[in-house]
Amino acid sequence: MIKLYSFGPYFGLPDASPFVLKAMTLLKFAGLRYVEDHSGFGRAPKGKLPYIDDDGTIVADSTFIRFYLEKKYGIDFDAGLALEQRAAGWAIEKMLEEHYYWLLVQARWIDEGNFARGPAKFFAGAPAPIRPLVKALIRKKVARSLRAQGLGRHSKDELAELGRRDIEALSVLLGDKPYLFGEAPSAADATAFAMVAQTLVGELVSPLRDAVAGRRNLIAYRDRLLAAYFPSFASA
Ligand SMILES: N[C@@H](CCC(=O)N[C@@H](CS)C(=O)NCC(=O)O)C(=O)O
Repeated sequence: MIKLYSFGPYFGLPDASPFVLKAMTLLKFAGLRYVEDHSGFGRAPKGKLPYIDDDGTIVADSTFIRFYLEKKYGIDFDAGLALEQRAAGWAIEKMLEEHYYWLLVQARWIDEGNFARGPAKFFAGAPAPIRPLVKALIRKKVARSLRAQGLGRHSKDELAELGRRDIEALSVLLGDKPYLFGEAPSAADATAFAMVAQTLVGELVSPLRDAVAGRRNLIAYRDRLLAAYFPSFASA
């Protein structure tokens, strides 16, 4: 049985992390059963979640988990897609993971209100006397990563504009289809669903959330995938 190292449910979603939610969604698309382990962060081979342990084979990073599942279980997440659609799927996925994700990190971790309503709660398990210190240190680390990545250097208005562009692109590309490339899910849907769902959480007050909430097709997409793959998290 595959063991998925995850953070655990937060914000009414199966996991606090878009990348863990992406990996869960890929496993669901593949029809593979898995168990979760919330205690693996300290042993994460790349210092990040998710990673999996499949009967002793450890695979870290959601994209390498995808490649591993494809190879080991003979799955093609993009089955039925033309070459051009596969390429577009990869481009959408990486826009969301390498660009949009960082806008989400900025909104969640740097904005005071969002931090208090969101990530600050991740530290509830830390011993009370050192909790404020741990919180401040990790937040500083996140701010440093954002600056190194580059998006941490932009103004709020500039960040909002970049986010609106990403959301507009995703919404236009999805259109009225159930999934990005038609009637069936493909790899990029796992990422798109995860990013959209994480943006729509009620704890986030941000131009990103406004941009997604203003796109009816993205809300319906989130609802559709939650109902299909994570019914216990879908609203009635
Ligand atoms: N490229 C990685 C990104 C994973 C990632 O950024 N995970 C974040 C949570 S969303 C994490 O574990 N961060 C902890 C840290 O950076 O210390 C993937 O696709 O799995």
